[in-house]
Amino acid sequence: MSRLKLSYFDFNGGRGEVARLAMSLGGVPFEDHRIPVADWPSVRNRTPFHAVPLLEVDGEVITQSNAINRFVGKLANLYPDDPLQAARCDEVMDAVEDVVTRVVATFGIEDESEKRAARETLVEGPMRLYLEKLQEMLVARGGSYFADDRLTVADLKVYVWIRSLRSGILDHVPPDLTDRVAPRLVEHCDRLSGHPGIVAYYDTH
Ligand SMILES: N[C@@H](CCC(=O)N[C@@H](CS)C(=O)NCC(=O)O)C(=O)O
Repeated sequence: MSRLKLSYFDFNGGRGEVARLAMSLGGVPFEDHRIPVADWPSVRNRTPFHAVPLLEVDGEVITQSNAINRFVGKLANLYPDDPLQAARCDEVMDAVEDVVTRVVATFGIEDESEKRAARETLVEGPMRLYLEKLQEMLVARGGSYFADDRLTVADLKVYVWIRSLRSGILDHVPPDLTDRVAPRLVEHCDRLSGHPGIVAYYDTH
Protein backbone atom coordinates (compact mmCIF):
# COMPACT_ATOMS: atom_id res chain seq x y z
CA MET A 1 0.00 0.00 0.00
CA SER A 2 1.35 3.43 -0.97
CA ARG A 3 2.04 6.06 1.67
CA LEU A 4 -0.55 8.84 1.31
CA LYS A 5 -0.41 12.35 2.74
CA LEU A 6 -3.20 14.85 2.11
CA SER A 7 -2.42 18.51 2.78
CA TYR A 8 -5.23 21.01 3.15
CA PHE A 9 -6.39 23.76 5.48
CA ASP A 10 -7.31 22.96 9.08
CA PHE A 11 -11.07 23.34 8.76
CA ASN A 12 -13.80 20.88 7.89
CA GLY A 13 -14.90 21.74 4.37
CA GLY A 14 -13.51 23.16 1.16
CA ARG A 15 -11.77 21.46 -1.71
CA GLY A 16 -9.79 19.03 0.45
CA GLU A 17 -12.72 17.68 2.44
CA VAL A 18 -14.02 15.21 -0.16
CA ALA A 19 -10.72 13.31 -0.26
CA ARG A 20 -10.50 13.24 3.53
CA LEU A 21 -14.03 11.88 3.76
CA ALA A 22 -13.52 9.36 0.93
CA MET A 23 -10.36 7.89 2.45
CA SER A 24 -11.94 7.76 5.90
CA LEU A 25 -15.11 6.07 4.60
CA GLY A 26 -13.10 3.61 2.52
CA GLY A 27 -10.69 2.73 5.33
CA VAL A 28 -7.71 4.02 3.31
CA PRO A 29 -4.92 5.03 5.73
CA PHE A 30 -3.49 8.51 5.12
CA GLU A 31 -1.65 11.28 6.88
CA ASP A 32 -4.14 14.10 7.41
CA HIS A 33 -1.88 17.16 7.21
CA ARG A 34 -3.95 20.19 8.23
CA ILE A 35 -2.33 23.53 7.53
CA PRO A 36 -3.30 26.36 9.89
CA VAL A 37 -4.65 29.18 7.72
CA ALA A 38 -2.23 31.56 9.48
CA ASP A 39 0.73 29.46 8.19
CA TRP A 40 -0.45 29.52 4.58
CA PRO A 41 1.66 32.53 3.40
CA SER A 42 4.84 30.65 4.33
CA VAL A 43 3.67 27.40 2.70
CA ARG A 44 2.02 28.79 -0.45
CA ASN A 45 5.09 29.27 -2.65
CA ARG A 46 6.30 25.77 -1.92
CA THR A 47 3.21 24.23 -3.58
CA PRO A 48 3.19 23.65 -7.37
CA PHE A 49 0.26 25.96 -8.21
CA HIS A 50 0.35 27.96 -4.95
CA ALA A 51 -2.79 26.13 -3.85
CA VAL A 52 -4.08 23.15 -1.90
CA PRO A 53 -5.25 20.37 -1.67
CA LEU A 54 -2.14 18.32 -2.43
CA LEU A 55 -1.90 14.56 -2.23
CA GLU A 56 1.52 12.95 -1.84
CA VAL A 57 1.70 9.35 -2.99
CA ASP A 58 4.97 7.84 -1.80
CA GLY A 59 6.35 11.39 -1.90
CA GLU A 60 5.08 12.19 -5.41
CA VAL A 61 2.82 15.26 -5.39
CA ILE A 62 -0.60 15.30 -7.08
CA THR A 63 -2.49 18.60 -7.38
CA GLN A 64 -6.11 19.45 -8.37
CA SER A 65 -8.93 18.47 -6.08
CA ASN A 66 -10.96 16.47 -8.57
CA ALA A 67 -7.91 14.50 -9.79
CA ILE A 68 -7.22 13.71 -6.14
CA ASN A 69 -10.89 12.81 -5.57
CA ARG A 70 -10.86 10.38 -8.50
CA PHE A 71 -7.62 8.78 -7.35
CA VAL A 72 -8.67 8.30 -3.73
CA GLY A 73 -12.20 7.39 -4.90
CA LYS A 74 -10.69 4.42 -6.73
CA LEU A 75 -8.71 3.37 -3.67
CA ALA A 76 -11.78 3.75 -1.43
CA ASN A 77 -14.19 1.99 -3.83
CA LEU A 78 -16.13 5.24 -4.18
CA TYR A 79 -15.54 5.75 -7.91
CA PRO A 80 -17.32 3.84 -10.71
CA ASP A 81 -15.53 1.24 -12.87
CA ASP A 82 -18.03 1.66 -15.69
CA PRO A 83 -16.87 4.44 -18.11
CA LEU A 84 -20.30 6.05 -18.46
CA GLN A 85 -20.91 6.07 -14.72
CA ALA A 86 -17.39 7.45 -14.22
CA ALA A 87 -18.21 10.27 -16.68
CA ARG A 88 -21.38 11.03 -14.73
CA CYS A 89 -19.39 11.14 -11.52
CA ASP A 90 -16.79 13.47 -13.13
CA GLU A 91 -19.49 15.68 -14.64
CA VAL A 92 -21.00 16.35 -11.23
CA MET A 93 -17.67 16.98 -9.52
CA ASP A 94 -16.59 19.38 -12.29
CA ALA A 95 -19.94 21.21 -12.17
CA VAL A 96 -19.49 21.82 -8.44
CA GLU A 97 -15.95 22.97 -9.12
CA ASP A 98 -17.22 25.47 -11.76
CA VAL A 99 -19.63 27.16 -9.41
CA VAL A 100 -17.33 27.03 -6.36
CA THR A 101 -14.59 28.72 -8.41
CA ARG A 102 -16.97 31.59 -9.22
CA VAL A 103 -17.90 32.02 -5.57
CA VAL A 104 -14.27 31.88 -4.42
CA ALA A 105 -13.49 34.68 -6.91
CA THR A 106 -15.59 37.02 -4.71
CA PHE A 107 -13.53 36.31 -1.55
CA GLY A 108 -10.98 38.97 -2.41
CA ILE A 109 -13.48 41.80 -2.98
CA GLU A 110 -12.78 44.26 -0.20
CA ASP A 111 -15.55 46.78 -0.77
CA GLU A 112 -18.60 45.38 1.05
CA SER A 113 -21.24 46.78 -1.30
CA GLU A 114 -19.29 45.49 -4.30
CA LYS A 115 -19.06 42.07 -2.65
CA ARG A 116 -22.77 42.08 -1.87
CA ALA A 117 -23.61 42.95 -5.50
CA ALA A 118 -21.27 40.26 -6.85
CA ARG A 119 -22.73 37.60 -4.52
CA GLU A 120 -26.33 38.61 -5.25
CA THR A 121 -25.61 38.29 -8.96
CA LEU A 122 -24.12 34.85 -8.36
CA VAL A 123 -27.04 33.73 -6.19
CA GLU A 124 -29.66 34.64 -8.79
CA GLY A 125 -27.52 33.48 -11.73
CA PRO A 126 -24.96 30.66 -11.63
CA MET A 127 -25.69 29.37 -8.12
CA ARG A 128 -29.41 29.01 -8.80
CA LEU A 129 -28.66 27.42 -12.19
CA TYR A 130 -26.16 24.89 -10.81
CA LEU A 131 -28.43 23.97 -7.91
CA GLU A 132 -31.38 23.43 -10.25
CA LYS A 133 -29.38 21.41 -12.78
CA LEU A 134 -27.67 19.26 -10.15
CA GLN A 135 -31.05 18.56 -8.62
CA GLU A 136 -32.40 17.59 -12.06
CA MET A 137 -29.46 15.22 -12.56
CA LEU A 138 -29.97 13.63 -9.17
CA VAL A 139 -33.67 13.08 -9.83
CA ALA A 140 -33.03 11.75 -13.36
CA ARG A 141 -30.54 9.26 -11.89
CA GLY A 142 -33.02 7.87 -9.39
CA GLY A 143 -32.97 10.54 -6.69
CA SER A 144 -30.50 8.91 -4.30
CA TYR A 145 -27.03 9.05 -5.89
CA PHE A 146 -25.35 10.96 -8.70
CA ALA A 147 -23.67 7.98 -10.37
CA ASP A 148 -23.48 4.19 -10.33
CA ASP A 149 -26.59 3.85 -8.08
CA ARG A 150 -24.35 4.02 -5.04
CA LEU A 151 -22.32 6.43 -2.97
CA THR A 152 -19.41 7.91 -4.93
CA VAL A 153 -17.08 10.86 -4.61
CA ALA A 154 -19.62 12.87 -6.66
CA ASP A 155 -22.10 12.59 -3.79
CA LEU A 156 -19.41 13.67 -1.34
CA LYS A 157 -18.50 16.66 -3.52
CA VAL A 158 -22.10 17.87 -3.68
CA TYR A 159 -22.60 17.12 0.02
CA VAL A 160 -19.62 19.25 1.09
CA TRP A 161 -20.78 22.16 -1.10
CA ILE A 162 -24.43 22.07 -0.02
CA ARG A 163 -23.49 21.74 3.64
CA SER A 164 -21.32 24.82 3.33
CA LEU A 165 -24.07 26.79 1.52
CA ARG A 166 -26.60 25.88 4.20
CA SER A 167 -24.25 26.77 7.04
CA GLY A 168 -24.65 30.48 6.24
CA ILE A 169 -20.88 30.96 6.24
CA LEU A 170 -21.00 33.04 3.04
CA ASP A 171 -22.14 36.62 3.56
CA HIS A 172 -24.89 37.68 1.14
CA VAL A 173 -25.73 34.08 0.24
CA PRO A 174 -29.01 33.21 1.98
CA PRO A 175 -28.58 29.97 3.98
CA ASP A 176 -32.02 28.81 2.80
CA LEU A 177 -31.10 29.17 -0.89
CA THR A 178 -30.76 25.40 -1.43
CA ASP A 179 -33.95 24.68 0.52
CA ARG A 180 -35.88 27.03 -1.77
CA VAL A 181 -34.23 26.11 -5.08
CA ALA A 182 -33.24 22.47 -4.77
CA PRO A 183 -35.01 20.60 -1.94
CA ARG A 184 -33.90 17.22 -3.34
CA LEU A 185 -30.28 18.29 -2.80
CA VAL A 186 -31.20 19.11 0.80
CA GLU A 187 -32.65 15.62 1.23
CA HIS A 188 -29.47 14.17 -0.30
CA CYS A 189 -27.34 16.28 2.04
CA ASP A 190 -29.34 15.27 5.12
CA ARG A 191 -29.16 11.60 4.13
CA LEU A 192 -25.38 11.77 3.75
CA SER A 193 -25.10 13.62 7.08
CA GLY A 194 -26.68 10.54 8.67
CA HIS A 195 -24.42 8.04 6.87
CA PRO A 196 -22.73 6.05 9.67
CA GLY A 197 -19.25 6.58 8.19
CA ILE A 198 -19.78 10.33 7.90
CA VAL A 199 -21.25 10.53 11.41
CA ALA A 200 -18.23 8.62 12.74
CA TYR A 201 -15.86 10.90 10.83
CA TYR A 202 -17.32 14.10 12.26
CA ASP A 203 -17.48 12.62 15.75
CA THR A 204 -13.69 12.75 15.70
CA HIS A 205 -13.06 15.82 13.53
N1 LIG B 1 -8.10 23.96 -9.25
C1 LIG B 1 -7.57 23.79 -7.93
C2 LIG B 1 -7.87 25.03 -7.11
C3 LIG B 1 -7.14 24.98 -5.77
C4 LIG B 1 -7.40 26.20 -4.93
O1 LIG B 1 -7.62 27.32 -5.42
N2 LIG B 1 -7.35 26.00 -3.60
C5 LIG B 1 -7.58 27.06 -2.67
C6 LIG B 1 -8.20 26.50 -1.41
S1 LIG B 1 -9.76 25.72 -1.69
C7 LIG B 1 -6.26 27.67 -2.25
O2 LIG B 1 -5.27 26.98 -2.13
N3 LIG B 1 -6.27 28.98 -1.96
C8 LIG B 1 -5.15 29.66 -1.41
C9 LIG B 1 -4.61 30.75 -2.26
O3 LIG B 1 -5.11 30.95 -3.39
O4 LIG B 1 -3.66 31.43 -1.81
C10 LIG B 1 -8.16 22.52 -7.29
O5 LIG B 1 -9.25 22.12 -7.68
O6 LIG B 1 -7.50 21.93 -6.42
